[in-house]
Amino acid sequence: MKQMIKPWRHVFKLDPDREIDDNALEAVCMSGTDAIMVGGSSGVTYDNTVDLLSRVRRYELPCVLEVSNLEMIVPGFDLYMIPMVMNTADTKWITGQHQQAVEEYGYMIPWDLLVPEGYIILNSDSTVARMTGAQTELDAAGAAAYAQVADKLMSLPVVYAEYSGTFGDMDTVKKIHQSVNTARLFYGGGIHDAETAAKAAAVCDTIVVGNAVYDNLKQALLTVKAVK
Ligand code: 1GP
Repeated sequence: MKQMIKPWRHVFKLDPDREIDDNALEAVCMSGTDAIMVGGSSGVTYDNTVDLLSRVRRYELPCVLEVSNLEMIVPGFDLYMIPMVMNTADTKWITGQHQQAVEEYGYMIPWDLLVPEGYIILNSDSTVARMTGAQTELDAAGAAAYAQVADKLMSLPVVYAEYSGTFGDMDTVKKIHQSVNTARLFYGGGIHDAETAAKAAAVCDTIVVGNAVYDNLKQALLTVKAVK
C-alpha cells in the first residue's frame, strides 16, 4: 500500500475547515493530480473530515488523510500520513500525541496504512510553526541535517519540507533533497502557479499545493501540468 506514494509528483491538499463547491472539487479531482491529501492545522473535526472524504470519493484518485489531531481520524482513507516534527523541542509533536493515540486506539490502528512523515517546518509565520513551537531559524545545512535524521536514523519514508503559506528557499529544499537517500521528499508552501510548481518540482520528489486551490483555482490547476 505504501508503494502508492512512490510515483506521486503532485498532490492537492484540501482543508476540511474551508469551503469548496462541487464544481471546484471536480476540477481539482479531475486535474490529473496524483492524490488528494486531506488535512489542516486548525478547525479540522470528524464531521468536516467525513464530509470531505465522501465528496472526494466520487472520483477515482487516492485520498489520504494527514493526521494532525485525534478527533479528525476517520476510517476509509487510502493512507494515513503521520507527521513527526523534526525541528521542535516540544515532544508532543514528535512522539507524544502518537503515544497517546496508540495507547487509546492501538487495537484498531491499520498499521499497514500509516506513513510517517519527518516534518521540517521552515516558515516561522505559519499556523503550524506557531502551534508546534518549531525552531524555524535553520540554514540549508541545518535543515538538511534534520532531513538526514529523519531519513537515515529514523528510516521515515517521507521527509516533508513545510513552508506552508509562503514559497520557500529552493536552495534549502535542494540541499535537503540531495541529503536524503531513501525517503521521498515532499515540498509544500506557496506554490500558486505553473512557474512556482516547476521550480519546486525541480528540487523535490512531490509537490503539495494547498492554499492556491482556495485563492486562485485556475492558476492552481496549472500546477499539475507544470510538473507532469
Ligand atoms: C500546507 O504544505 C502545504 O501544509 C501546502 O502549503 O497551502 O502554502 O500551498 P500552501
